[in-house]
Amino acid sequence: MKIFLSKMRRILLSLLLLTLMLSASSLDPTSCEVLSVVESIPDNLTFSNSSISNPSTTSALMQILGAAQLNLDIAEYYFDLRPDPPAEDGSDEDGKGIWEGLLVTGHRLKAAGGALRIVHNLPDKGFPDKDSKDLAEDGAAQVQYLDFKKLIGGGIIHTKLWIADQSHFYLGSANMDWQSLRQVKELGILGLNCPAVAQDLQKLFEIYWYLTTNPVPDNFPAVFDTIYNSSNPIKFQTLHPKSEMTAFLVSSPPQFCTKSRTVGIDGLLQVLNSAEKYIHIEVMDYFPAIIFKYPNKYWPIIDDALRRAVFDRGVELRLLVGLMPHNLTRPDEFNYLSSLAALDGSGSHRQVVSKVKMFIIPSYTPAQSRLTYARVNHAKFVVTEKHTYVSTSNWSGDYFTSTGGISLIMENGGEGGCGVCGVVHQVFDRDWSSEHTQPLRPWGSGSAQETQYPVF
Ligand SMILES: *C1O[C@@H](CO)[C@@H](O)[C@H](O)[C@H]1NC(C)=O
Ligand SMILES: *[C@@H]1O[C@H](CO)[C@@H](O)[C@H](O)[C@H]1NC(C)=O
Ligand SMILES: *[C@@H]1O[C@H](CO)[C@@H](O)[C@H](O)[C@H]1NC(C)=O
Ligand SMILES: *[C@@H]1O[C@H](CO)[C@@H](O)[C@H](O)[C@H]1NC(C)=O
Ligand SMILES: *[C@@H]1O[C@H](CO)[C@@H](O)[C@H](O)[C@H]1NC(C)=O
Repeated sequence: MKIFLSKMRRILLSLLLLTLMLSASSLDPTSCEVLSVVESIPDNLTFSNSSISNPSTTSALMQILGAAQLNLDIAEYYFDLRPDPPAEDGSDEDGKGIWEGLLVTGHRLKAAGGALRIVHNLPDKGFPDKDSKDLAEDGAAQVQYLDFKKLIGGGIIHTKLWIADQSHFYLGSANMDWQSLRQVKELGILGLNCPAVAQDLQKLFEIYWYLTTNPVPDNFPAVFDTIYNSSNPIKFQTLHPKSEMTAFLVSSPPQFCTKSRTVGIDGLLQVLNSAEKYIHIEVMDYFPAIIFKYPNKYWPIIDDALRRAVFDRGVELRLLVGLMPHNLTRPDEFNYLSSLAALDGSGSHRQVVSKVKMFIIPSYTPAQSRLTYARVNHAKFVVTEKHTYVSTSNWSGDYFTSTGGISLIMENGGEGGCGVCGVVHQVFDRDWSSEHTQPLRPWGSGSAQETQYPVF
């Protein structure tokens, strides 16, 4: 452990130096030095026909830890970075390293007159808060909880967001879970010296923080509102890669949105409805229903948009869902997916393509095959010929009506536009054509199915 910590400190130190060099350039609120795709690729998973290699989620979070000088704000569903008992194969090393980094950074920020602030869901047995509580008890962090039952009658915060000094951020699919760093496939966006996006993200964090001690107001305080939305997107430049960007942030549930903020589902619908050539999607689960409330309710908002795109406009649809090894996802999901796939060759454009495939991550070691809620594609994004949408939400109605989530919607742009969008497109192509996809077929209920539906 000692050896490991000192290695981690060396990494932190070198990242700190890198960051000091970066922050030597002045912070223009319309600028963004680095905007990049970061991924968690589960241990031993390789892509035989791809040379894409994005930085890891762990390295992204480490860079933010190193970069933070006064403030680090984190919004998460739960914390589970240091499993007890530890991972059999040592793959909890990254999670432990991030926790250690949070401890060191939290104390450093406090000494500098700033703070590490953490918002997460009210904990329960399956979704604990031991890591954040230990940080708070050590004096390294301020931790507050969102009680969705009290706020809006039910739901959870499902956001995965880090922001430092209104400049650096991570937004994506990776939970604060050791498995999300090494055993689950995740995709997110890292911004460094990127106030253009981070300042607007900060407003969304402040709303969460406010709601930990206040009920949802009729009107939020004006400081939480934004000037950026789907009709007035943020325009900025990135240096790495060099590009001209147009982007905006959307938030769910609607109750958490200020006057000018575009609501999460509206942002997604804009992406789907404006596509004319193709819609390529990776999402873990797909249900045209509200599934965490009983009785379940039909909720065809996204499904309708996809069917219209395929049927009316001849848009090519490719949907890649993530299936867990023990297929804990409800087997009726297959019905909805096969119904979408059945559109293939239909509509006014008979040659249209509507294809659904499953991405299945093998276990390569006995220890991996014993993991329960891991070895799954948990990435959530959409690429069309016009937009790139990177999100934290699964696709059932719940995620848009009663779940806290944030998505970044970027216009692909022409030449010199949105370099990071091109990378997300490449990730989709890599995954869709990889040896880890399988044709859609029904799956069994799996052993834990009857007792619980985990939500990541
Ligand atoms: C999202 O991913 C995991 C899903 O969260 C699944 O186990 C879970 O059921 C799924 N949630 C859904 C559909 O809400
Ligand atoms: C799997 O990956 C781990 C961690 O990178 C490595 O130590 C191990 O040798 C790999 N095992 C196999 C079977 O490839
Ligand atoms: C978008 O933001 C602008 C302010 O920049 C505001 O005037 C407008 O009403 C907003 N649009 C929507 C749809 O909320
Ligand atoms: C990889 O590419 C080769 C050559 O194009 C092809 O024959 C093979 O089927 C591909 N493998 C996978 C898994 O896509
Ligand atoms: C689903 O789980 C069952 C039981 O564990 C297993 O037999 C089956 O192969 C799994 N299906 C898929 C598609 O992985």
